[in-house]
Amino acid sequence: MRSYRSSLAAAMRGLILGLAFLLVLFARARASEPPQAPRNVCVNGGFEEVKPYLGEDHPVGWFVFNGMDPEIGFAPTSLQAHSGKRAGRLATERDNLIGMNQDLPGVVAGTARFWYRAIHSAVQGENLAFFMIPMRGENGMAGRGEIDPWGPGSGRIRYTVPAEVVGDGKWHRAVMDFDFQDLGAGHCVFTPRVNDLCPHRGAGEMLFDDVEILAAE
Ligand SMILES: [Ca+2]
Repeated sequence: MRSYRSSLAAAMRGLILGLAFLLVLFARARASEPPQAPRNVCVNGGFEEVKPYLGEDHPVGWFVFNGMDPEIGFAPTSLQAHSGKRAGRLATERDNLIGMNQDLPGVVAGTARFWYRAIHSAVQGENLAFFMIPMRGENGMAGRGEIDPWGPGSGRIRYTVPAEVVGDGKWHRAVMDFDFQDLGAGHCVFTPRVNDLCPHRGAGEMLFDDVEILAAE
């Protein structure tokens, strides 16, 4: 009986040691896995997918606007692309605010990366900008409102096109880090705009393509 018990105990010890060994191997395998790439949450960031709207090709996933005017008045995509066949486009010959919003449900921190080409600006690029706007609530633009505790646009992260690249005919890379957790944001909106919150307004046109929004987990 005693020898049966001792052999059983030895078998159990062997089993436990074997399991521990497997656990160590598993932990090492997990530790050596490369870190996961950040999740790109931008929809149609290459502007390749379009749908017809008021006689123009409008990019799927983006809400194009012209101030309060229901008439858009410009083509929001261009065939002069950074990659693929199409790029996003904003263009005005006046000083009206125009833009293109992409809602980012549940996203409050991360990095936006994109390419742009500044075609022209009546005010040396001051009116050509890209914003990440902190928003209340978790979903959508619908009536929840921008978080701007210190005045209009004060919570936003902004990238303004530098004067020296306006009209240079080249594509340029831009990166914007954002973290709206301290503002209590529930989501945010990425939006290229002409004539929004700038010292001087006027005519302007720019293209943009290959937008990536890398959401922090
Ligand atoms: Ca494209």
